[in-house]
Amino acid sequence: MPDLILTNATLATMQEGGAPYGLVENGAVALREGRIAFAGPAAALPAEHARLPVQDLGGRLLTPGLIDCHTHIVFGGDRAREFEMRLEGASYEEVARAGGGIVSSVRATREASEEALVAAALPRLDALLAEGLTLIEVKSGYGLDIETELRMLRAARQLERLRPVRVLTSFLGAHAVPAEYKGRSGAYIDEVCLPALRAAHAEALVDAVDGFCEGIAFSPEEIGRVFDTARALGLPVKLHAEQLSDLGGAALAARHGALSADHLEYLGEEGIAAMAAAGTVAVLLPGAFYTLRETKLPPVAGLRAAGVPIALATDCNPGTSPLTSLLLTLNMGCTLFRLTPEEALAGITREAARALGATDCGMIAPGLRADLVAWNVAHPAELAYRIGFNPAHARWFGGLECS
Ligand code: DI6
Ligand code: FE
Repeated sequence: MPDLILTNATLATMQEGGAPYGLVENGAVALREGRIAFAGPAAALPAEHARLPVQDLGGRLLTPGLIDCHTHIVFGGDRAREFEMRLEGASYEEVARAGGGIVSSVRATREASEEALVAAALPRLDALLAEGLTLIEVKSGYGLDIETELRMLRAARQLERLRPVRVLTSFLGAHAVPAEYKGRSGAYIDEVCLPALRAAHAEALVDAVDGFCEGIAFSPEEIGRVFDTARALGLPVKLHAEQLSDLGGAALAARHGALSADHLEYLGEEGIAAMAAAGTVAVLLPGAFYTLRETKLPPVAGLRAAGVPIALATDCNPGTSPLTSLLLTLNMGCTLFRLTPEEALAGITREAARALGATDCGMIAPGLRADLVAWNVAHPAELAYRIGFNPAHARWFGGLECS
């Protein structure tokens, strides 16, 4: 990829400790060998970069590439009928207990080939890419048998061969109890989930291990066993916790040194303290909150006060968040959860990187990957403020400009 200088830009570096958004007016960024070699005021550009070709950004805003740190973007079928049922008055839990919900996506995913899963995921991924995505986390969890869990993860890995994007996978075998194990969740963990995890790890398909700790899914004890296996394999863990009730999932995750605990509407003081002590990131998912018409807000003020880092993600999934827009997620994070636009933007850049354990991206800073987005806006708050509008102008992935 060509080395180059981006000039005449306002940089939202998202570096902490300085100006809001790490803002630099009249900024320049030097891109060398796919990395950021310099980022700062154009006037301070070191002479060693002065002979590189220059691309004038016309005063546009430049941010880090966007990161979606929680998605279920690979799945078969859709759940529009369930959407109708919910509009007729059924709750998410009622739909799940009636054999709908996650289990119906499992049926469709088991029937889909790897190619079909990839083909279904690509338009969703493309929507995210058009808004400046450069790194996405993708979970399994709609297979719930060994073969289909592996197939989902292979499909997720395919995505980064087909598009200029980085994919980090999470094994989510403990997402739901499949029909054939109804009432025998412990046996499912032993006979399917843990063997599938070992097989997927042996095929290098797993970057992290996730679970769903909830009354309609798995108990803290069952999740603990999945986490013990993950840690034995050297894999980081994360957890869907406190989405519908408080089972102490976030504290359990924190005890296992989790990268993140996600959802958290029902998180209490103890969970917050445990996350703060462990450095576990709170991943908030306003798309699911919105779709479920949840009224209990995640404890944003408590998280802030305790210094827990907050990330935002789409939770793109067929049931509770059929959302493929990080910009709308940004807006929802502010409007529904009362995050500041600066917190929200950090949530889909710097803190999303932290939630994935990705130390080479998420900010505009020397040494990091040259994953960048130029926007047709003057100030970063505009990204969160507008609804249903995509001002992305250009995207660089590892120093390469991609449409
Ligand atoms: N929580 C969610 O919101 C999604 N998974 C989870 O553990 C929902 C998944 C689905 O309904 O298909
Ligand atoms: Fe999720």
